[in-house]
Amino acid sequence: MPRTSVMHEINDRERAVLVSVEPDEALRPYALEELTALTQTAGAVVVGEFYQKRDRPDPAYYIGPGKTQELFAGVRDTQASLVIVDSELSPVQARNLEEVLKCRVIDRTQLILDIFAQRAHTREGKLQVQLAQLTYLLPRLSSLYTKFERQQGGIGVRGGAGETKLETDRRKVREMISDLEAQLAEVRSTRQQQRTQRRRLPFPTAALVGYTSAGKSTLLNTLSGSQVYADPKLFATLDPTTRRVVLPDGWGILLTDTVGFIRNLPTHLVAAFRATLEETIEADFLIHVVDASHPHRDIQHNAVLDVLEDLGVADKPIITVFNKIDRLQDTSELRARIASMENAAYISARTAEGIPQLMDRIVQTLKSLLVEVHLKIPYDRSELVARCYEYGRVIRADYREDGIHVDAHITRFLAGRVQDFIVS
Ligand SMILES: Nc1nc2c(ncn2[C@@H]2O[C@H](COP(=O)(O)OP(=O)(O)O)[C@@H](O)[C@H]2O)c(=O)[nH]1
Ligand SMILES: [Mg+2]
Repeated sequence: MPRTSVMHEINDRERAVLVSVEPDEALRPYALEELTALTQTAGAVVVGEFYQKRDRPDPAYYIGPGKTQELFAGVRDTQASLVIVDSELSPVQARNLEEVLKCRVIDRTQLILDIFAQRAHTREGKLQVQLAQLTYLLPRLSSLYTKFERQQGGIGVRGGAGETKLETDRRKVREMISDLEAQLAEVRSTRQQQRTQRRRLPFPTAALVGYTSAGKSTLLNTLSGSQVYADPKLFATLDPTTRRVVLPDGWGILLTDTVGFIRNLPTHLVAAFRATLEETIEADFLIHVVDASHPHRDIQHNAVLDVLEDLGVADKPIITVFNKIDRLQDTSELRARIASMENAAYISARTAEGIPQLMDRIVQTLKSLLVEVHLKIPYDRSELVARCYEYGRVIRADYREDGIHVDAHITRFLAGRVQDFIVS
């Protein structure tokens, strides 16, 4: 059966050409910026871009049929092995384009699914993504067959063995879909239980949320510098998108990047998308990055808040960060707005303007989340003292005859682990 269990379609460092047909001139740069950010998130390298201003995509080729040879030359010259189209392709468009371009063509939905597949970690998340992948595949099975048979020489395209096989495979995919749905229902009924077990790190952790291309990954790099966490054992268990950020007061947090919200997310991907936000459920607080230069800034800001509400994480502390201020002519309106907000900052992740103020916000937010404890730890449990140093803020450690007396600020999670030794 073709491509039913594909979780990853995009190879690491694969060379991709991006294609966008955009009727609204004003949104054109944002469309490709977003598609670029998504492509990079999937692990591919953008080697070319192809725009066409058109009211609506061509039904047969997506771009104008006269333009396909130009695009073919672009793909050939850049030695790309992949073309990514910035909207959902019909099976016919996908097949025709692959034929002309002589390379793999995937659409925005497949790209998003590929990213989700890479980022879903829990069983529920993985099932959710597989379900979305199969649902996407089902109506496209027939065109895969037509393509296959054409490659075979086009004999017996209609009827015959191919058709029967197609029916069998459609049935198989439908069976897989209902099987996945049953598994999902089962996983959901035990989710609450899993959630409490999921958290692995006693560290203070924060998650970056916000629209794709708002600048989350850039900010993660700016904040973490080249910091690699010192404990290799622990580091190995961390997701590659999680980094250690050292704060100006000398303490640290773990910061996790998320896939980010996506403009015009196809509705059938919403459930799979939510599965990639699992990190936000674990985090102690959130950093919400907003592209302050985007014409749809406020719509995006509110859309993210709505989803956070649905995820049940809106009650966590949120630092709202307005990014890309280097692109703004005038920041006075933005500054006035931020002054009226509870916990917000404005920065340029690119030029690092505003980063010190953001760091201060992080320190303040973190302080509000830590609890002060006085511990008396027996000598045979002295590894807990090390935990306090590693994952909390030790004010004083006193090695007395009756045990190790520790005054520290630690996360509630760590406090739970050492609760037998809390004196006050
Ligand atoms: N001008 C400007 N561009 C930025 C800034 N931060 C990020 N970018 C650019 O915006 C695009 C998307 O950034 P990225 O960090 O990948 O966004 P993410 O999708 O939220 O992770 C990239 O081209 C970045 O270089 C900024 O502060 N100023
Ligand atoms: Mg990113």
